[in-house]
Amino acid sequence: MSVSEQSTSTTSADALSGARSFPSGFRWGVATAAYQVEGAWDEDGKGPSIWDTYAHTPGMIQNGDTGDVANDHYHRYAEDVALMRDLNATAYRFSISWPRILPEGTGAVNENGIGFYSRLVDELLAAGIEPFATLYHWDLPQTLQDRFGGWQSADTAKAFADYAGIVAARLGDRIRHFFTLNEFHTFVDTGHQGMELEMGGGKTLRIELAPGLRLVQKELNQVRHHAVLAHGLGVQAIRANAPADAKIGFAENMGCAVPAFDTPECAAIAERVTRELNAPYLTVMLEGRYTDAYLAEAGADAPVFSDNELATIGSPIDFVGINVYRPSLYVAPSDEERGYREVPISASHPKMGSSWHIFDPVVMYWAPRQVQSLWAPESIYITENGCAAADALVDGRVDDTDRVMFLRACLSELQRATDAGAPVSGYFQWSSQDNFEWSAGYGNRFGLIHVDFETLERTPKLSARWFREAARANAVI
Ligand code: PNW
Repeated sequence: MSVSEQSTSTTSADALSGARSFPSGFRWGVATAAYQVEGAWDEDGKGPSIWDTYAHTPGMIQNGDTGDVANDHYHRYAEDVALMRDLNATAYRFSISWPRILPEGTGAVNENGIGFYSRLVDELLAAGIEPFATLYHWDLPQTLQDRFGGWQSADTAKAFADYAGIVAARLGDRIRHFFTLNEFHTFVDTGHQGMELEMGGGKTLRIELAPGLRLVQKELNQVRHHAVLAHGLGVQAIRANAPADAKIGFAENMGCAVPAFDTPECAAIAERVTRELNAPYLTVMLEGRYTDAYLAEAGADAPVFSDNELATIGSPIDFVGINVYRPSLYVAPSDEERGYREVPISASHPKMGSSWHIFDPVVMYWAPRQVQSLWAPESIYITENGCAAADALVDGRVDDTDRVMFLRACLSELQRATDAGAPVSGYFQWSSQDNFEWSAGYGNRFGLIHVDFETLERTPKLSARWFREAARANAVI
């Protein structure tokens, strides 16, 4: 055969046939959070949050960075919505800053705060992008920390419900999807005790976040309980104040035990381990009870709770949102008494750009499959997935080949999960733009769009182009 007789294209047959497609109507979204992008930390009547306090405390954030200006999204939201439209994004998951709406945490509403989110929502709808609002992405009003120890008190859960009801009443005419709280596990455990993550080769990494407390286990378990109680009370408040067709859920960084092998035996073990890993958060919110093993292990440190509170925590929701970044651990069958062992992550296991990011795309298959199998929700959203990379802007371009690899690998696994019947309704990439990455400051870039934090100029990366084409095709490309 001569060269000219060969196929002129090497595009894979799968890509051409649509074999790697997502279900029709699948949402392609990007995500951010208020403190990480808005800036304007004390403008237009906003009250301080625990993140303002924490970031203003010397030594807490790398390089002394703060979210005071961040991406200046508060003023540049129209430009940012236009950039999202260029990504072919059909949904935007943003968070609402509680102290922008209620500067004191409770009481008087700051109309300027409502006004900002109202303008943002209108801009999104005009661009054909559906707003998905998170009500709590870690920026607790400082007044609530001062008044009653923040999440150490059930009063904060009640205050959250009042705030959620106000937002639902004021913006629920145009926001049809609400997330109550973001990443219970992360903000509770890292903020109130510090969290140790397995990093391979027997090493662990300690992470701390605002408010930077070091509570003992009994106190921590009570904070965990107040956080899920806030979710339950929030669900009820949103239902009572938003139009009846509003959809409500949460966004949790679920721990995922990944089966070392895809055999029925190993998959069943992993599912059991995942249910227990998430006992204080996902599991109690979806089952309305703490697992026996969680209560037995906690013993005298178990949280104090009532049956009524459990019923509230288990209030019916419309979708389960999961943030999926890394496997928590691997499990394999063994002849130990419990029938399995935890497989330690190897020292040379691949990692992505941020300190904690163990790389294994297969978690994007198992996480939704386990949620489907354990709790059979009507709908699942991947509310976050993405990676940091050592991006460099050279001649006006950022060629983030590692992020493209990461996204392609993760979405391939997600597509495999939807093919297998997992009811995943959409995917939100973290993040549309580089932004304030908590304790790592501006040093960890997670965006599809590069931000120069001196000039605030935005430049789409190679991965932005990838996302745009994948969203257009509704398929892995
Ligand atoms: C999430 N981990 O945090 C948060 O929801 C975002 O605000 C954040 O910017 C993003 O992921 C990237 O970090 C995480 O240790 C923090 O596995 C820690 C972990 C995962 C997510």
